[in-house]
Amino acid sequence: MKQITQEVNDLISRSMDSHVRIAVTGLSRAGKTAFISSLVNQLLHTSTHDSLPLFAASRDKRLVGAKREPQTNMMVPRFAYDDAMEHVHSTPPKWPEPTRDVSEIRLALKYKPKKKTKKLFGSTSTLHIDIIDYPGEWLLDLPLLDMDFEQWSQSQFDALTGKRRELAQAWLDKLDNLDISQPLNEKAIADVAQSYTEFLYECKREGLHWVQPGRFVLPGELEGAPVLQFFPCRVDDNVKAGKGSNLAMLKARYNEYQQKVVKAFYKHHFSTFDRQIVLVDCLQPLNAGYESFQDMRHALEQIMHSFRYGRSNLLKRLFAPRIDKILFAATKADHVTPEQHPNLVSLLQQMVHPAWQSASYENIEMSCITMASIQATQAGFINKGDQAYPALQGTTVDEQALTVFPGEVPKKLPDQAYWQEQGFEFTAFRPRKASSDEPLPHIRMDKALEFLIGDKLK
Ligand SMILES: Nc1nc2c(ncn2[C@@H]2O[C@H](COP(=O)(O)OP(=O)(O)OP(=O)(O)O)[C@@H](O)[C@H]2O)c(=O)[nH]1
Ligand SMILES: [Mg+2]
Repeated sequence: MKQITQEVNDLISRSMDSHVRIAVTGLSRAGKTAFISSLVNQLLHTSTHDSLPLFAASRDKRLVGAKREPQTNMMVPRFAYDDAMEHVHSTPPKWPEPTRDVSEIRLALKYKPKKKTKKLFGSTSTLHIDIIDYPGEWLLDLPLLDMDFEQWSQSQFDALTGKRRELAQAWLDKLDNLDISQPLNEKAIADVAQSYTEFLYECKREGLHWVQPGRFVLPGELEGAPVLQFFPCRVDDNVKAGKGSNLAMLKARYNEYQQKVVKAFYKHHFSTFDRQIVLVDCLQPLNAGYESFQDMRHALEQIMHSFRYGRSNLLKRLFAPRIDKILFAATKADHVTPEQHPNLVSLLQQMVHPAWQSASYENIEMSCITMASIQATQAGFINKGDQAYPALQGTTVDEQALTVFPGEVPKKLPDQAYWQEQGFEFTAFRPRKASSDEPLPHIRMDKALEFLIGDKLK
């Protein structure tokens, strides 16, 4: 009898298991792979280590343990956790390789519930966590769904100012030599499309992040496919381009891109996310200069449109969105001394809040933090005379031991004078040597976990 009761309880307790899909995004090099690797690593160590004091379930000793599980979505590549760990634990330690596509990993987290209803059915419950990594650049494409080819082309030409204009020259020259009203010449189109794609890559290399279409620079499995071979054109009423022309093909490819690439991503991936973390590397544009900083703000604003379900009905028409919490995190906080962290968070808030407040984000909770997924430096002080100055100590990616004060992070959005007067310079450090049976050193990963899944572990 006792055994039957136990079995029934186990059955009910399994049916009470919960599930959450956490999406991790950010522009390229924002720190997505490092974040997911650290998140998985921290959770796998919860039963043996106390390194997450700001994560209530861990602090209260309610986490029993975590294990990896096979992912349920078999159409998406697995997140390469073991490869990332191999890099971080190699001698000397290295950062994980850049990634180019969507990937996912699944964990089961066993915990002791606090809620009476859950306790009734057994002493532990399980939260299944899917973590999905996808490029933030893909979110830059949402506005394309509201524009036809002519409107999109115009928007791209309007954006050609400053550095962007200079970088576009080679592509513009090629475009001038193409008669779009002529019968289709696939080779000529492919040639101009390649030049346009190179221009977008060049923008990224120069620290400009707002690039459209986002898939052109992060094609994933679509690399080389004709659906990624189009480009903006000067289309006016005088252009007589009928069926079978170059222009007709460019329009067809643009439409295909809207339907099969952009819409498909929102329908098959985005609509399944429950929680979202957007990682932002605020330090890279501080290093790079004013134009790069403004450009990142613009890209971030565009990214935020994807979470705005109220006013724009576009997403509602596509699917019923379900993200109810978004965390914006300024990554790589170990690149600056700890007393600069409040400034870093205030800078991020200034980039995110105005757009947030002016738009309608229905029932979505939002927060901003600073963090380091894998802490590469140690913070301390250097003494000069009787004064102690904050400093960072670490080993650079070229294996040089270094102690530095990288500079002050501006509290407010900086104007052009900031880069003329002081600027900012951070060094890329390699990860610290860490033992594989210890959790990775981090800054505020526990705060991120509390925001993302704390309420699911009650
Ligand atoms: N110091 C420090 N550097 C970090 C941290 N996280 C990421 N980085 C640096 O940022 C680089 C990019 O990190 P990734 O995690 O690969 O970023 P990503 O967003 O996955 O990049 P892509 O896959 O190329 O889009 C790393 O190679 C490190 O140099 C961190 O917590 N601390
Ligand atoms: Mg990556």
